[in-house]
Amino acid sequence: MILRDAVRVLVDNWDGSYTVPSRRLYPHQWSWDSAFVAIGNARWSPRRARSELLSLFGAQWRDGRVPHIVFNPKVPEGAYFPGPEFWQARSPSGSATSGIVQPPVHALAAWKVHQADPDPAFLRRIYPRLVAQQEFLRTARRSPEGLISIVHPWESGMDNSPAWDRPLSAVPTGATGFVRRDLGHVAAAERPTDRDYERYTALARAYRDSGYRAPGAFHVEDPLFNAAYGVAELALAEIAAVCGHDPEPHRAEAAAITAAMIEHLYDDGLFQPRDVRTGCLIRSASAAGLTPLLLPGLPREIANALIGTGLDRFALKDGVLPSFSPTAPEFDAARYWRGPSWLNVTWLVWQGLRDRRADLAAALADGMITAASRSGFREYFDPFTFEGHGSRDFSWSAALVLDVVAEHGLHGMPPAAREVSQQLGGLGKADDVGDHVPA
Ligand code: 2M8
Repeated sequence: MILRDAVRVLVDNWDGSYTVPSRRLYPHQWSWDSAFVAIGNARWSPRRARSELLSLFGAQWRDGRVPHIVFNPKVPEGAYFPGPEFWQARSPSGSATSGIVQPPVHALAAWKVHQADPDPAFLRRIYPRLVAQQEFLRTARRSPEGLISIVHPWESGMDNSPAWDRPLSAVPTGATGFVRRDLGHVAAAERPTDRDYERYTALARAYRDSGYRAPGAFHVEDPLFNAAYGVAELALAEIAAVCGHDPEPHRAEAAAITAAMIEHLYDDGLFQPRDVRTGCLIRSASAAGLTPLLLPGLPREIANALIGTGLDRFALKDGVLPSFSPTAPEFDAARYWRGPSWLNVTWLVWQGLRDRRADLAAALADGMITAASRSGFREYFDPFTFEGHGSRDFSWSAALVLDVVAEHGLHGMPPAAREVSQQLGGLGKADDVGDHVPA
């Protein structure tokens, strides 16, 4: 059954204090993957969920940045490119890490973990780290318009989205001296191209050589990243209240980023990325543009316009959200972030729809469960046939299905959160022995 299978994936991918996204393709700890995994693990092993987040923040840098990869020293260098030798970075705690970041969905995850299993001591421990993560973004990445920028497509999490084609075209190709490891595990037609990798490598190298300080040829403001930043402030307000801190500055910051996004990124029914170098919007049709639905402060008419775009251009009511609009010429149903449905972005939009359009939220919940039931916990899915692509036994697909089933129920059955948590609680007891929880 689907819940047991999901837990099995998470158990198999558990490395003692955190979860690898996929055993072979991604054999280290990834930043936003761990946040999504924590949300799912909270449903059956809150202890693992807390460990997942604490272990990631254990590798936080002194400037507050949370690196997008924390490398497992036991995994050989050649297992993943680019590995520790490429990034040449270390956290104060001594872990080899990358030097870029990913969307800050961690405060939301921490709050959800606490809601599933209240633990004020955990919140008190993680709150200052989550605040430092936001402060890094404010200090190092905020534009005069009040938006947060990213310096590499990997920082968006939606690596080869067609939205990045134009800004990436400014980056020279021809970087050499690297061997792709991903193609040993997944068909080339389902991954970024060699050209993409040449540019990714050149950009990461230039950022590294600036001491991980200076934005290079790719410098954009992404709606998903900024929405995550705003939602993080709202989650921090909740966490602050539990920890006895003032929640108001967090609420004010969430309101400010929402206003800046509306002023500078909203365009005709969709939020768009903006190129910091030119000041121009990058008009495209990425599902990232729907994720500001997560922000409760979004005016109703903008939320309704986003929903209209979701229905017209993203087949919103048919199930799982494509990562890029099927109405756009760049859409590709199988190639990574250029069209397939990913459960994390679908989950974010589902969250944003639950209080606005319960019917559409239910359609997305059913779609996520159907995709995983038919094809297993694949990394991404054809949005129309639900055929699975990318790696198998992918952690956040399993984790988010656990969360969705706990909230929404299974196959049209009314929500059965209590039975689900009882069932999952049983699995948790059997499985929680001997884990290492970071000090
Ligand atoms: C993918 O990105 C990595 C680079 O960070 C890769 O392709 O090697 C993306 O899907 C990203 O969003 C995800 O966090 C990561 C691990 O699942 O894989």
